[in-house]
Amino acid sequence: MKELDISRSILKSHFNELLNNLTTDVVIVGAGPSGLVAGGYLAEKGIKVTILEKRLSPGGGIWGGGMGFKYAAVQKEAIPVLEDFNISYREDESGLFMVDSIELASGLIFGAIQKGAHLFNLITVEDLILRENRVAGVVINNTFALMEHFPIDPLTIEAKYVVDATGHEHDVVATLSRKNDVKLNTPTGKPMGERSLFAEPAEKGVIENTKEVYPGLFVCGMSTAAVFGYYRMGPIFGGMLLSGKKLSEILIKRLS
Ligand code: 48H
Repeated sequence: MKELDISRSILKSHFNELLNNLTTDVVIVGAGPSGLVAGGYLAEKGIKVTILEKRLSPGGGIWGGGMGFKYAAVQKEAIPVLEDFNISYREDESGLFMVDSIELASGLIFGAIQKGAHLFNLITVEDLILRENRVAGVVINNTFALMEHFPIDPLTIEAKYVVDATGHEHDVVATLSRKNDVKLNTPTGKPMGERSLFAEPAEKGVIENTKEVYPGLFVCGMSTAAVFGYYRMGPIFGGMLLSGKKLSEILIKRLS
């Protein structure tokens, strides 16, 4: 066993996969529940999917359940998604279904990769490529470089479609709107801001508003609430799972 071989093999494997993803069908920004579900279902259909996560650990807001207590609630309608990703659940007397958030996070990460999605961590999307009034890709940088504010120029990935699955931050849509004179597909033409907690309409709103917000750019998961001015819902995750699934169905149609 040679140390040099270990290093060479890691670098070769990483850069082969990254080079292969410089042009892709769909870039999903953010590996929380909605992005991972969307990525898994798209990849399963043979669509080339690249998921970019700025943190070391994908999984977004799943890990902490509610207030750090490790169970997440899921409603009945989202059970098929749990089953597609082989995640176990238990019915509670409240009628909700309870999922171990650690199993949910790790199951969605493992499932998305096993279904064929390419998931890269420690990559932050800091900007977009715009061509003829359409989003045509993303501008990426090393998360550590950005944390330290090093003046390092970014690289780019070209994609047929980009998805903002960045959660509360709605980072991609916010950047698009801040840096460009564009009108989004929202009632005000701008991101409208998330509202206070009201679980039931929030869950419905997230699914309803999973859509194209600007040509080539879609939103799913919690970022739809922030972009379309909907309520937050707390630690119930069915809406996130179903939003990711809906997004995959829309893009499967577009790409076929
Ligand atoms: C790369 C980025 C960037 C960037 C952010 O927050 P998430 O878990 O997102 P969702 O929408 O799939 O799920 C939301 C859910 O976790 C939640 O917060 C709920 C249900 N809240 C309800 C409530 O009331 O509070 O994951 C988003 C991911 C994270 O891992 C970020 O690190 C990542 O996106 N991310 N990755 N480039 N610019 N911005």
